[in-house]
Amino acid sequence: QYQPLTPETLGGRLASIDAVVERIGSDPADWVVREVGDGNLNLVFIVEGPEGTVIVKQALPYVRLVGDSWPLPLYRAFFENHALVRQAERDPGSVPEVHYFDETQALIVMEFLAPHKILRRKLIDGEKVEGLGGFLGRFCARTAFRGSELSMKSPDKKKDVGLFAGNIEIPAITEALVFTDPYHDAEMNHHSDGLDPVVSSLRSDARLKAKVQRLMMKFASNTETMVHGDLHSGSIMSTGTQSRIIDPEFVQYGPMGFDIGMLLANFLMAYFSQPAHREAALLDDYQEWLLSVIAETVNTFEEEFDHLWKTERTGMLYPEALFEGQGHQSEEACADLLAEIWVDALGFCGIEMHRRTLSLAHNADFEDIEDKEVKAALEARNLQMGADLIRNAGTLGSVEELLRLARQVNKK
Ligand code: SR1
Ligand code: MG
Repeated sequence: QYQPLTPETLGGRLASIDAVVERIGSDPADWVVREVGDGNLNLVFIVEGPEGTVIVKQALPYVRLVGDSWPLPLYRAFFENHALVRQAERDPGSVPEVHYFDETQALIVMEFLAPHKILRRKLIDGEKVEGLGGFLGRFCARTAFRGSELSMKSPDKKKDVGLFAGNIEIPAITEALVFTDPYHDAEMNHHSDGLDPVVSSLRSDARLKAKVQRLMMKFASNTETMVHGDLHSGSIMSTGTQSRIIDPEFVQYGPMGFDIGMLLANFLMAYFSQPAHREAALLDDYQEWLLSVIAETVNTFEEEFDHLWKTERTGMLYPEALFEGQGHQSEEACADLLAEIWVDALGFCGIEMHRRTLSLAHNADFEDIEDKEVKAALEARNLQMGADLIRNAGTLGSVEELLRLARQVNKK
């Protein structure tokens, strides 16, 4: 029977698991256990033994951020485990290794990443990470391509879509908190004083809301690839030179532009919140570095996707046999698909920027700003940029145009 762990019970409960004792040592009396979960949903323990350290992540049967008034199925750990396995296959080395999974206890024992820090925290602290955009662009391209019928056999893909369709309540959170709540006066919403005029201009824009609904339709019903589903800067851990993606419990089959759009949003939110975190002398340099990560992510995504298109098209889509002697046509088809992904990504990006300032789950980039007036002013830029992206996704043809818009909004 499921029992949530505590630092006191964890030793006794995990002492008989070979995958744990062979990594950290066999006597729980020698283990040091700390609960370090600061996310919205789960328990997370660092378990340090004489021979090593592991992470133990356990789902709670409710939303931790809200409490037991909002029940949430434990089965999300099952999907997270399956997601980690697929991501490790599709982009080796990009995610922590899973040592052990217990479905009944909704518990995953995995690799302890050290000296990695949550990327959101590093960005707030003004730290740079070498190779970050390249890593993220490759991860998004490889998982998007290799989780689709461009690469997978159709029966395998269908089976997998069927499996992940069992993850019902988790996408429902995104459908409500991300795609719906920011655009009306929903119960769990909250926003900074002073934002009312911007918020009511967003909510009175029916065309914008219709665009958001169209993107929610894609999110809910377009199963073109397996997406991480919650790829924000709190789902990335980095050192100065190396990064990993964590926490894919929001996994589902969805549109190819979703993960990359979420990522762009989180770098843009880091960018717009920087004036509150950096002294003037360092501000420009750091903000420009954030924009360079966006550019590198997008450029690498497109290069890698194009490379996989040319070298790994083993699924039923765009087979070589159809394009014999017409290689350039197939390359145009890839460029067309990338253009579609880009437009979707910009829309998803704008929506994520809105929900982190208006809906239930905000982010530390803005929440850590003590001066409420400064916070609201920077959040207003973030809302403005989000709205520009949703309204004009189809006309921003390149990442350079996106960055130009960000610089403009940042000056307002
Ligand atoms: C109730 S869960 C709130 C948010 O936390 C997760 O990390 C997702 O981003 C979700 O939207
Ligand atoms: Mg998470």
